Amino acid sequence: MSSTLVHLVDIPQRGDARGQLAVAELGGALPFPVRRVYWIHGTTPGVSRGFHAHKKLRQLCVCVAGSVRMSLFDGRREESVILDSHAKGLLIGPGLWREMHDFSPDCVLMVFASTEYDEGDYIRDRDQFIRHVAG
Ligand code: T46
Repeated sequence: MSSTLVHLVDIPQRGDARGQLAVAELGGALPFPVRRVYWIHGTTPGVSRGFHAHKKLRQLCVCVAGSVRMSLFDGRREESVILDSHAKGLLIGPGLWREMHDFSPDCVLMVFASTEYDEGDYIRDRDQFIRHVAG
């Protein structure tokens, strides 16, 4: 069954006998110019994160170590995907409520973002988000 919320892209692998090298490049795995990179690691066991949406931000999330379950909600439907590969990226556009659950202790989630950090772009209240996407 095709999914409309979970959009996975392949991250090209350029490893050789010396080891692994993965590439996220504009026009390749990255469909937008990157203005910011952050990574989430050392997550406290049992803790979930996220619980917000963005108005404009686009992001590519790559779990470069360990695993995490990403849950996406568009105001009507919810879909989950487990990220556990440095060779797959999850594209998250605006207008999607996201939650991160089940972090493995070694999880490192790298996020490539289309804009600088702007708290004004966040919707952190779920009811407000539902009203926002309803129009
Ligand atoms: C997202 C998911 C996947 C900054 O100062 N600069 C930054 O670039 C970021 C991302 C965060 N912060 C500050 C804001 C908070 O005081 O760091 C603190 C933790 O941020 P937040 O609670 O928003 O973190 P998460 O893990 O809930 O969400 C993050 C991103 O914020 C968000 O855009 O989509 O990861």
